[in-house]
Amino acid sequence: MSIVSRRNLLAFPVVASAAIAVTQLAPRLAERAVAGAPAIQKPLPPEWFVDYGTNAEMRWESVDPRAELTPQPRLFVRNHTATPVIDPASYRLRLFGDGLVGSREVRLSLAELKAFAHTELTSVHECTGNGRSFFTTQQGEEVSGTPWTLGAVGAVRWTGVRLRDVLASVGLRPDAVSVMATGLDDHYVDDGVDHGPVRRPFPIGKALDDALLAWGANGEPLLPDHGFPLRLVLPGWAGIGSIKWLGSLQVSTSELTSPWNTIWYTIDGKPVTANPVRSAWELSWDAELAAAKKVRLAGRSWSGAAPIVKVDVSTDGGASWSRARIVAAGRSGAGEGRGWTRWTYEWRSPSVGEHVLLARATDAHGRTQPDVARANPSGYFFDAVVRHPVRVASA
Ligand SMILES: Nc1nc2c(c(=O)[nH]1)N[C@H]1C(S)=C(S)[C@@H](COP(=O)(O)O)O[C@H]1N2
Ligand SMILES: [Mo]
Repeated sequence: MSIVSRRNLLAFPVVASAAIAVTQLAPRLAERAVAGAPAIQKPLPPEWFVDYGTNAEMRWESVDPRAELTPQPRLFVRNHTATPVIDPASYRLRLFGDGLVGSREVRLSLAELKAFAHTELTSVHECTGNGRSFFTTQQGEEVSGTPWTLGAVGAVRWTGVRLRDVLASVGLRPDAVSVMATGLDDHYVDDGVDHGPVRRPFPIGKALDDALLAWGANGEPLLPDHGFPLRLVLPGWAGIGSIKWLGSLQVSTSELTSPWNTIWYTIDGKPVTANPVRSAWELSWDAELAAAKKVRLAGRSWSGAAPIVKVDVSTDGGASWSRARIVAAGRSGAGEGRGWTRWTYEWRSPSVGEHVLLARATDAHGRTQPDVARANPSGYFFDAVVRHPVRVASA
């Protein structure tokens, strides 16, 4: 591997006027309604996805109730620009910065990365804005961004190497505090403002804890849309931290910033980190269910911080509550990390007509889904209990 002791300057200008642009982005993308291509390469069958142009969300009714993990072909996509084509043979991950011993610069091929000890790690991979549309439909609040329902999420078992192992091998200074991950996709340009490549810094503590450099998902190579040939995974943290098509990691002894942690993906000015607690039913919106003595319902709950310890459900709009039966405790067999918690509920003799289903999960840190999510203009971290309408029809 080549080691150069020179610090490189960023190759793009820092733009100060980014704040104005962001609110206009998502509505415009949503209106464009391009059918996947060219921003997304994989097929987006309408029975699996809602297609927002550069983004696409998974339909919960299409989830295989027996499958713990979300296959890549069914995983949501969130692209700021478009999926790039990257040649794995010439690909190099560049590490640099004054947080590395001697301010060295290193370029690692995939083969060199794969020489480190491999790790398998499951995480619930989720967009910060998942559930955003409910700020409007359930709380009457105006928010900007892709109007996701609850499908900007999936459980994935990643294969890769620990970032801490790579940093230790390259030489990490003890006073390093911050790591900036930068993608190889096109610069993000909005309203004529070039914000540079998608990039977001994260604390060295996360890098030394469970951050993964992943080339595989669920035992297969990453699909182009999900970061081929290499992506960062910050388990349990807001999806924006898991930079796809990872081009470089800058390790610094001072706090790094980018618009993705100062302007976007912040709440009350603070960068978002661990995901909140959320739940979803494996049902379409306005699902029609056949009346029966026992109607078997299923759903999943997850938290970015801790295992789910209980899930309470209501089939009468929140008037009464029962405990759901947890069928899988959120581990995915082999490997480390944490998936989601699957649960079922037997709904006894529901009456024919309209009903509202609710699910409220609690994690081991004592975080429970609230009735109302905290308002914020970008509609991040909607964690309130979702009111899910269904109709029971006579069998
Ligand atoms: N390089 C790059 N990385 C990125 C993004 C992006 O647009 N470019 N989007 C981020 C966001 S906001 C999310 S939610 C996740 C989505 O990952 P996925 O498309 O593989 O599901 O990737 C993150 N990493
Ligand atoms: Mo996201």
